[in-house]
Amino acid sequence: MSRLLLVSNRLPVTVKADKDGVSVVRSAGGLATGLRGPHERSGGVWIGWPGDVSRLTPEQRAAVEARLAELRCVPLHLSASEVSRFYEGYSNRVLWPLCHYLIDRVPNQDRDWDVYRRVNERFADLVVRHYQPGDTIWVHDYQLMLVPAFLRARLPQARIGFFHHIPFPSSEIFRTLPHRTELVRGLLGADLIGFHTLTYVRHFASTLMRLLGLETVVDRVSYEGREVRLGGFPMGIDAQSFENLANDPGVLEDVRQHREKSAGQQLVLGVDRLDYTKGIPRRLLAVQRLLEREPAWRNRLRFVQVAVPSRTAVADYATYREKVDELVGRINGLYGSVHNVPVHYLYRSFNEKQLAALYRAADVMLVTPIRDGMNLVAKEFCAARPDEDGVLVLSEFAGAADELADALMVNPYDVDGMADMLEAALEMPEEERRSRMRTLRARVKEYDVHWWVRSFLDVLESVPTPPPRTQPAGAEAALTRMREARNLLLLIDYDGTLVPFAPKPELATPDAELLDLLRRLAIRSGTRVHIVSGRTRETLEAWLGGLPVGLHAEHGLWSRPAAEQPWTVLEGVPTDWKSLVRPVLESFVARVPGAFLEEKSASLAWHYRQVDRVFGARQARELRLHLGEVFAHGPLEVLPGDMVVEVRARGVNKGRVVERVIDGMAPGTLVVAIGDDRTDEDLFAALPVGSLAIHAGGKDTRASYRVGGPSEVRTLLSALLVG
Ligand code: ADQ
Repeated sequence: MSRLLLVSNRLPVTVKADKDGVSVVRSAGGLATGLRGPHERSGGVWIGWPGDVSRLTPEQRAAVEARLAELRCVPLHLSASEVSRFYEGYSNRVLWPLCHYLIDRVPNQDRDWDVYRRVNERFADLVVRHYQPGDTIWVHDYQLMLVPAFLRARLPQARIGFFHHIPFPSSEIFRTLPHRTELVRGLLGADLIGFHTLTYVRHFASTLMRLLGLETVVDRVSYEGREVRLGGFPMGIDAQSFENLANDPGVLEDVRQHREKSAGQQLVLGVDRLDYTKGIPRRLLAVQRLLEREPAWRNRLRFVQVAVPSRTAVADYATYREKVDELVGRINGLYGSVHNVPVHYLYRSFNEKQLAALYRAADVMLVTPIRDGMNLVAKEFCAARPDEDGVLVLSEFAGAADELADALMVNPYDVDGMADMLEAALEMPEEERRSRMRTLRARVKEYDVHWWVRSFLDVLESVPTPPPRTQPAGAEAALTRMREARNLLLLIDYDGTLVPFAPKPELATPDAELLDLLRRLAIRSGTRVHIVSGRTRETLEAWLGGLPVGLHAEHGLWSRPAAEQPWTVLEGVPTDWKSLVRPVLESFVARVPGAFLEEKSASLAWHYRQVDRVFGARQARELRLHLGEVFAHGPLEVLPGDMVVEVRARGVNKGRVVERVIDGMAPGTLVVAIGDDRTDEDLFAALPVGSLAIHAGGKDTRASYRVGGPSEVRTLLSALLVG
């Protein structure tokens, strides 16, 4: 096992200070329990915020640091302003409601983004300081979505995993975030991105497609020359320890007392953090609805709602608390009597033993969040029922619903429906209760938190580490070699390499700066320049014909080796297939709004740059399949390009240009090819040994050098002209 570096917003400890000194105790939460074993066994560290220690004396702080070091925890201290802007601000006021589909709660302006970004960078800095080659890094949750990319930039070889603990919403929701692209690129720094359910994986994959045009194939997506995996890993709990607690004699005594207090009544339970995603008001309304509809239940039902205070510094939580208080008061006012109140509301934290006793004593457990990444309370309830009794009522919008099919499912937005289901739960025959609980328990016990940790780390550790890039910086190293060469032969692609893509091909005209750059390069001593493009010779002639450079059109079908020379065509290229292919492409133009057909002398191209991304990609796939089937054995090739599907005669490709231009080349000439898409790979493949291939962009490539895109290509070429 490699050393594990765990990174989460909070360290899995609680620091307490009183007059007797300070204590640092391990938290009991699911994540802390599940990761404790691997953390200790691997000899790694856990990096995170230990909570506010600003009020401690220097001696107390030193004691805390020493104790944290013993626990292999590395603290990252946050200032009061960082807590308020990174944690409460961007994380909890923006990302939290947004990922739970509550866009109305997101502030009109996100003023805290910069601090979120900065704190993520600080986390990454600290990880880099502790990283040793061979380590596995595992980053947790929505507070740290940018950390994987910051790490990837600094540690290209590292193995990095990320787990998203809350829902990943539909791309339609995620796209409303102003900083959506940065966040998604932040996650893509990881090798493996894990979610609780396959639904969240699907939402993330469609977000990648919509925002970045990246296609996920099965569970993988290619990004910046690496493969990023996506996976569903439903988190479990420490089921054994909950079961042990539920059998503890002290706990059993508490269970007996709870039952005694509910004698003649059924005990209904709710346990949550007091968070507006947990659906407490609607749950209370469902209880009220049942009491209103069925007076017979009024004295026979005791609803205990435990709510642990949470995020009390965020204003929305205070308002929510008031709403819950008010509802509880109203229901008790309406349906209570001198002897009995229906709702017992406890606004405080309970320890695990107290929780286990409540779980085991309950007849019905209501877990009805309006949206929840997973929800571990539902699983804790099942684990705490070795007596195989009790009914779980579960929201279909909790991630846990995907696994716990034997619960009674409810739509938490349907208050009447929930009241019906609560009644069904209260009246369920014992045999059915037991049969459902047995199935639920089997699932919760088998897929526990240890299974979750193992399955995530197994996949992460099976990901091959990225091959070392020849030159991660690219441009500098390429420039050095080019400057050292006595003679240079430059073969440069046009679209996507010298100019950025335009919405329509005819709009990508060369600007004055580019024309000047190419002219100066062409007259640089010992330098020859050729433009190798997929465009027609008419276009190249019109745009670049006046320059003293070689022009090669339609992927090398046509060539004009130097200014003033005639265009010549590659011999023996058939064109009689076009009348068969044209109608197929025309039918795809007709049915795909925004697509259009481009005709060149030896090829036909179907462009979909202006088409809705998801629809366009799907249609392009269908077109390729169709063409492949119909024309499989003909003299044709189908080439997927950047938002274009091109059909052309076999054997015509940019590589054919190389043989023409190197003829008669002066000894000691360095051939340099620069390009950005699949068609340029043919050019790279045909270069003589010792040449220099530069990929402009983030795709998979055989080139050994890489630069960012057209503006970096221009910077590189301009640098050749100075010094
Ligand atoms: P949470 O929103 O905190 O977690 P949940 O998974 O239900 O939601 O609970 C976490 C823990 O808090 C449980 O272990 C539970 O026992 C404890 N807890 C809840 N109410 C309590 C109370 N009143 N007193 C004491 N303890 C209480 C986020 C996501 C979830 C996801 C987890 C893990 O929102 O969807 O399941 O992370 O990934």
